[in-house]
Amino acid sequence: MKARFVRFLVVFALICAAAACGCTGTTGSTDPAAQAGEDVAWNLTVTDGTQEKVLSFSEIKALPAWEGYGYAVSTVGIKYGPYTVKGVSLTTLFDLVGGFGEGDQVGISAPDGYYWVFDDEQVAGKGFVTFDENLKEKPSPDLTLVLAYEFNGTAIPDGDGGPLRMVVGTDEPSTITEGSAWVKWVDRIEVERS
Ligand SMILES: Nc1nc2c(c(=O)[nH]1)N[C@H]1C(S)=C(S)[C@@H](COP(=O)(O)O)O[C@H]1N2
Ligand SMILES: [Mo]
Repeated sequence: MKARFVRFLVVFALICAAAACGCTGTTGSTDPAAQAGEDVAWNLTVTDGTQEKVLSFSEIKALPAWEGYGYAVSTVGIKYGPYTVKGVSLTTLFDLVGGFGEGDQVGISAPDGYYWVFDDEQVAGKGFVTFDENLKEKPSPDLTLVLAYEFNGTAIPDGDGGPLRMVVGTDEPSTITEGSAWVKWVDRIEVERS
């Protein structure tokens, strides 16, 4: 009787261990993204009002990637970066809903209610205010609007606006852009047709 109870306890302990193992995500999944720990639960809606695409985090990572730099300044003058940035350019996302035309605008929004609009000039990489490292305004190089999922080679933490954050991207690390355009926690991108 006693031996059977001990055996029961051992089996019970093994079941618990197996369950705990499952909780850490090391068993069961055949999705390569999930096995690599990239199965972030986040959906992005891209729409132009008529067509709508909902993309999972791993679907976004499977799109052609943009890589470059991002360096921002907040309204109170705190600098963030420069970061190496990896993500998807807005232009790539627009292609999923019929492109982006002259006079169109795009609204980027997040679950906290933050909403930022870029016009067609900005989508083309022009018309931004940019600064040098001393926060002196300087002429803008061509910029790229990027929906970023990595800063400095790692996933963007929630506190930094991850998993998806807008970045005004540059090809070199020394151009600073305004942080207000760097929408955190992006979950919706809406093209407003002219
Ligand atoms: N979703 C969301 N994104 C946002 C904001 C916000 O309030 N909500 N604030 C913006 C502003 S005004 C600035 S200056 C930067 C601040 O970035 P930080 O929170 O990483 O300091 O985020 C921008 N992105
Ligand atoms: Mo800001």
